[in-house]
Amino acid sequence: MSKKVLVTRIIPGIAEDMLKQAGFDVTVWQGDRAMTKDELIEHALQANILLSLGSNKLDRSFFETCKHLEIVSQFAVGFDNIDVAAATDYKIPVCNTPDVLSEATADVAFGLMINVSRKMFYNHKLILRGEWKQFEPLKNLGFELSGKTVGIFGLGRIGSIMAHRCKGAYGMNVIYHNRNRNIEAETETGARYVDFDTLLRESDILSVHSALTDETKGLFNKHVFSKMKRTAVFINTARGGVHNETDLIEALQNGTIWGAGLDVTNPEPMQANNPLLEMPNVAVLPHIGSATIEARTGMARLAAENIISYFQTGKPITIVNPEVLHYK
Ligand code: 8YV
Repeated sequence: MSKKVLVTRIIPGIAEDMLKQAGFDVTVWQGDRAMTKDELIEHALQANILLSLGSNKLDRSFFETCKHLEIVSQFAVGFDNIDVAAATDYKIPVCNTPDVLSEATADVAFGLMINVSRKMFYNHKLILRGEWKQFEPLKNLGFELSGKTVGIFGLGRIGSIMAHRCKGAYGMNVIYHNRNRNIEAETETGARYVDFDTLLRESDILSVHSALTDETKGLFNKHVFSKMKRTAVFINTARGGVHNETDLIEALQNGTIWGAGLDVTNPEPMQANNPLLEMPNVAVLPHIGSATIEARTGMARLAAENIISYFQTGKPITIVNPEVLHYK
């Protein structure tokens, strides 16, 4: 009997094609929204394998009910929607899709940085409102990035590409803070490791590329913003949960920091009346970091490969809880 895979949203068809080719019985949920918890459980109970998205909340109670699942393969690099400890308790491998979306996501961070430094979204809105009347010698001036210091919070795959972009394009000075030093990325990008307070104090642009964990949840709050330069720009393309949005709004309103570029918000989706959307020095995008044909195709391919490789060799390609493989 073929193993049954439930794919929780329509994703690039390559995943379904590869899985079917490898002999799996694939059901793709056809809704144009995330499944509700009840829908997810109802369908997951009929499957052996789950190909999930970041919008599916796979908490302990989900795994208690669906402990029969043989593997969860997520179509995302982030997996903060999954209680990995619970999956591990039930010996369920959890996989993600790193690397394939790193270029695309770093581009969004880089684009937001340029956008905010020149108030591009704001200036665009002025045209839409019919407020472009004449050349303005002194209005809406931004600043230049050459020679500035970019601080990378989380110098992993995406952070390293952002560091490369900043150094290559503008000769920016790169500093970073991680839990552990990343010597390889230091060598490649010339990034200098600093403690968290130095990162806050020295960064002209501070770009977040860390995972959302207990340690990083709400980390960028009032207290942290107050340690940054008044001229600094805060960029977040990782997870909205890493910043406290009320504190960010306040920090921008009272000039504690100068600007912000967000591809992720807290909560998501952001409401259309959020004050951030009207601020000249702020640019917000609706979580499009991985939204390129190349990245989404790569994510679908890797999510399928993880399942196929697991059943063919006993090892997925990119697993986040490899310890479960020892139990098998
Ligand atoms: C996805 C992401 O769009 O991969 C991630 O962690 O944030 C995005 O690439 C989203 O999570 C889809 O599941």
